[in-house]
Amino acid sequence: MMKPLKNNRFIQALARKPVDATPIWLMRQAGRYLPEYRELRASAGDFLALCKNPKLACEVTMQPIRRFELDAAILFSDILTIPDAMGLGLHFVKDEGPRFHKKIDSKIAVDELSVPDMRESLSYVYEAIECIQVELAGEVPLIGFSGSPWTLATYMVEGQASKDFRHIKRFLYQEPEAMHQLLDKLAISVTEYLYQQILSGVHAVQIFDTWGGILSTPIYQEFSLNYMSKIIRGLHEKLGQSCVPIIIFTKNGHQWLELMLESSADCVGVDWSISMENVKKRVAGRVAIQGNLDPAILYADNTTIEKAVVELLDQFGEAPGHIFNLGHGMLRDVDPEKVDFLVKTVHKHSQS
Ligand code: 1CP
Repeated sequence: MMKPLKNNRFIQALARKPVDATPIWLMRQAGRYLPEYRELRASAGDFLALCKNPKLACEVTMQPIRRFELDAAILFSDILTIPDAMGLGLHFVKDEGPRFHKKIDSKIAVDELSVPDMRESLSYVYEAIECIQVELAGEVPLIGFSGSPWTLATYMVEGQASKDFRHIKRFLYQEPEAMHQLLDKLAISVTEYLYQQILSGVHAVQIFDTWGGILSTPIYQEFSLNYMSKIIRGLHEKLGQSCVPIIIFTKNGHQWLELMLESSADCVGVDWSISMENVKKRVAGRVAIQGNLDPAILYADNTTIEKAVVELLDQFGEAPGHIFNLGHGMLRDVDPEKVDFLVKTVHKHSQS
């Protein structure tokens, strides 16, 4: 049984119910822009050591919550823990990002890929969730997350971050059946992973589809959205009424807003390449909306930040169902003072 939350704005807004002020959390609210994060990461050795140690992951999750008046915490982990659990050998190369020892570059590799027992192989994540719940003591809700099958597949096929995604696109167009087989395995894994996170106590989940926006419309539908919908259906089937709200976020995906609404997600995240006014009109109150400030605005002075916040809040208007966020992750060299100002400004200008 979940304890009642002291600050319930985020959950209320997800249900499109009235709130006393617009809730705000920030993608990558924990991380390198915080000196206490850099210190802890240095003492732990590296980023993966932080993720895999439940106590440290818990501590990193709490860092932004202690500093700022955020309305939700997000589990500190990474989307790439799933391919790691599948045996691909995740490691991080300094200043270059994630790498895998093994790539999924053929139908045979897909055939050989096993769907691990998500409960066992990612138990460190659920332990972190339990630890975070104790630390949070019901102050604010906790968000769990996963990558979308498509976004996970990009890293597994490319073997690392990519700019042109040529390997995965070649694979998709040359071996569409094998691509579907890979995405199916990932959808099964993600469903089970999010299910376990929910059982461990997260109050909402977000599916990060960072790379869905590189696709054409029919390919996005068939290879990305389709699998996010499958995950949502799976969670609804497994959990029924006790399923938590589900947020989907396709970076650069606003052209498909209407299609996303068919996924049964409770909330759609948008980046800053579309105006909130346009999103609001098209969504027309059917789901909650999360977003969509350009993360780079945190490099500006406070007057500029305040003006952008007021503009965004005005564009959304009085109706319920807005969760304030950046349109993508926090940049690594933002001044934490600016984040404090942003959070306070959102609350100040949205208080009812
Ligand atoms: O300390 C470090 O140097 C590691 C930097 C870092 C951090 C802080 C990585 C490596 N991951 C994270 C944390 C993280 N990643 C969170 C924590 C929760 C939060 O505070 O929001 C989350 C939700 C993620 C999810 C994630 N990882 C995504 C989806 C969201 C997004 O930002 O698009 C993706 C694509 C990743 C892969 C990844 N992990 C790390 C890096 C540098 C990358 C991106 C690689 C690339 O450029 O493609």
